[in-house]
Amino acid sequence: MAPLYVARPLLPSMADLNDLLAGVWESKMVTNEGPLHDRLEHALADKLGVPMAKVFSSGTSALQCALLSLELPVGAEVITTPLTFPATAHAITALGLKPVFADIDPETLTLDPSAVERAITPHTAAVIGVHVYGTICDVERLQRICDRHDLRLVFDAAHAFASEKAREKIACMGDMSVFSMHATKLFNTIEGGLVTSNNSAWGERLSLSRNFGIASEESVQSVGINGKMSELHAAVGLLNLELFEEERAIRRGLRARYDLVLQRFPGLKKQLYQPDVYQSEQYYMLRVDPDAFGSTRDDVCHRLKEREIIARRYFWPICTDYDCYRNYPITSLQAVPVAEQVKTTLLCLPFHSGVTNAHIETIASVFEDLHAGVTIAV
Ligand code: T4K
Repeated sequence: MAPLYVARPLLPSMADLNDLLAGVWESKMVTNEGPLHDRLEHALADKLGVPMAKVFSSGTSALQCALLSLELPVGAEVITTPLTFPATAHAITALGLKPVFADIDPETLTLDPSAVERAITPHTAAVIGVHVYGTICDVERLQRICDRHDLRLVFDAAHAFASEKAREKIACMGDMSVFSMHATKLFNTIEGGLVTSNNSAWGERLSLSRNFGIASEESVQSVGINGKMSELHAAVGLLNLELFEEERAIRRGLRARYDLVLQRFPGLKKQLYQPDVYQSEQYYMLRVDPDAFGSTRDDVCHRLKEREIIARRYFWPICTDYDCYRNYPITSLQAVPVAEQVKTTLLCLPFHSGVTNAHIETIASVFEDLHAGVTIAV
């Protein structure tokens, strides 16, 4: 059996891609905000039901440009979660801002608003909530806190593409929402990122920040980076916009199958179900309680790997464990007890349309063996 990975890129047909790229090759305008790039921005704004959508070269450059656009004071503190991909924290640090890690809620695993409130100091300028695994943050409470303390609120929505909560579009929440459109995401442009906002006024600064701050041939108006998306990536995005809903529907069915097969094992806790959320179906995350299940998360991960099932321990290590942050003046490495407690239990199973019934049987048999206490044969 070929290895089964946690993610598999959704790709359009080569024929469709060739057709779309023919005009690009003809014109020789291959990047720097070309016609396909503009078409993709309009199509995304339309699809996500948001007035402003700006595309970027990656989710990371999108995060950096979002923060640059906010024009936060140098050295300002930005409160975020330790349970995320390194990109969230690094985007803050790379801009000379100070990441402050507040603890997570034990059920949603997203930023705990009470912990955020406790972490606020006179230097706090912004909060970045992460809709981790597609579980939506307590947006209302975070917004109230940010309003009360005059803080900017950004959501890292890398896992929450085309998601909704109580019929409100995720793309419209906070000051800005930032999406990754990496190959491993439900909707992808191979590499790519997206910033959306209900407030179109951010659009101009975002455009400047992704293009070196260049306002005209004669004026560089702000600090910026090269965060532009090429026409090739935009072409993949335009075609994938037609395909991703079908992929999402398949994953919804897969989630139900995993839930059914795994429910018989004590000590396995599935991702929190949020009844008012229209899920992105980005990840299938499971928590393994070693005492109740009889084996650790790492045992499960290793045993699956022996069967060519490549699950991932997202997001371990957590940000407060990173070697590169040891010498940074971050709040406290001991300040996130909930994140510390859950970090060794999290496992993401392969979650895409390439997962077959045979794969699910293999996965179930690994859980069965471990739960029954069978020792690993080496
Ligand atoms: N914020 C959050 C919360 C994020 O999760 C991310 C990214 C970002 C911000 C930053 O967005 P980007 O700048 O990346 O757009 C992967 C993705 O590369 C990363 O985008 C994603 N989060 C993260 C959770 O997962 P790795 O280091 O796990 O990638 P890798 O190469 O191990 O890929 C995972 C599996 O996917 C592989 O085992 C096989 C499969 N795969 C991967 C690639 C690249 C394929 O089948 N085809 C491929 O082309 O980070």
